[in-house]
Amino acid sequence: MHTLHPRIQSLLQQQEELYNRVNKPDARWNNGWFDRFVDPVLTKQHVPLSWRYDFNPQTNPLGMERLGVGAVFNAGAIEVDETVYVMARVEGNDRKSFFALASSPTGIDQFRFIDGPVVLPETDDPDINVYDMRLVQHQDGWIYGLFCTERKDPSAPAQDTSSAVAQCGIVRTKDLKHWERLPDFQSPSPQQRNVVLHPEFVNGKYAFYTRPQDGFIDTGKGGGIGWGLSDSMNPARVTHEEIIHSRAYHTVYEVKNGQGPAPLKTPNGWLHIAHGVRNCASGLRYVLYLFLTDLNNPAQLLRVPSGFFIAADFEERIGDLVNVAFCNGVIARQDGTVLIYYASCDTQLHVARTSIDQLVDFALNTPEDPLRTALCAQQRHNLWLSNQQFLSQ
Ligand code: M1P
Repeated sequence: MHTLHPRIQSLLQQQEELYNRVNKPDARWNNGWFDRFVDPVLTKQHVPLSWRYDFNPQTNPLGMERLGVGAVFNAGAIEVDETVYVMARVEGNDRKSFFALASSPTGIDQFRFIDGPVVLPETDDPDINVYDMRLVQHQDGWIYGLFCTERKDPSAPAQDTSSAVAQCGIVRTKDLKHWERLPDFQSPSPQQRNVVLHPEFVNGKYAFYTRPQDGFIDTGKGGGIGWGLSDSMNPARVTHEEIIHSRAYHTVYEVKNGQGPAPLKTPNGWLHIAHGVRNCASGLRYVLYLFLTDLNNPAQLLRVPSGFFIAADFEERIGDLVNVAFCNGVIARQDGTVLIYYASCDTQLHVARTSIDQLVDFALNTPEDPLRTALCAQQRHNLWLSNQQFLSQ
């Protein structure tokens, strides 16, 4: 029987305290849209030591970390038997991301990773990097995981060691343990990230939100949140994409946007959480915004409330990069509570607690962006004017 190195023993103890920490709403935040919480729900400190350290004193006499982890973020989410599961993107010090499943009884705290990291089956064209899995319980009975698979661009000149091609990889499972790899998603677009499966059949077909782009980073002439139908998941093939929500000048989704998790079904329509990106002096700024689409035709846009719903704030603003909020996981619970899993700055994972009522109220009653400063000022002026009767009481 080996004994653990004292450093590792003490780290294990600290980690146990982290796992049992109670998370509380952040009192600094109070706009009525959602609760923010004091602690992130998953960080690199949550990653089991047995995934990072060699516990064998023969091969690690100094008790040093071997395979470090830099970040835990962008997680898909699903609720099974009242337990919340998140499929997190874990990024090693080697820059490669991999997926890892964590669960929590509350959805707010006490997240622990389950078993070892997920080792996904590959296709004939191995993934160089994978990230941002969206978990969807589909009407057909399978749980699907759609994620970005990235490979070096074969057409890039020899001196270019960075250009990549992003496409959508697909796995499915019934138990969150055994993952079957399906062929990668096929579409007319040279680059696809943020591909999301709609949870229900539409006209008897599988329906996808897409994000066609010309380049890996640059949207080019592409961009916007697209929509397409496929007869099958094996293979999933969309031959026609229509854009259901475009990027637009001087909005929070000016440079690019992308569907977050699969939309939530509400009495007023499909409620979408998406990310919007604009450029500024410190680089790309990612925020989360909402929109509603028609219940019978999820590709039909109903309403886009103006501005963002969640942006990185307080300590969330700085991480591996700055000013990034990204979401690919949400859970709507039986009692109407909604847990939005958003990551800050590609570094750590947080939860925002809200409800279907709050989200729908925001989507229906927040004015739309009139796209011109004078009209925006008028919108606010009208609000001020109509409030005078209450102020004078
Ligand atoms: O770094 C911010 C995000 O950038 C990408 O999102 P998009 O494809 O919309 O630009 C993704 O790589 C995402 O993982 C990352 O959080």
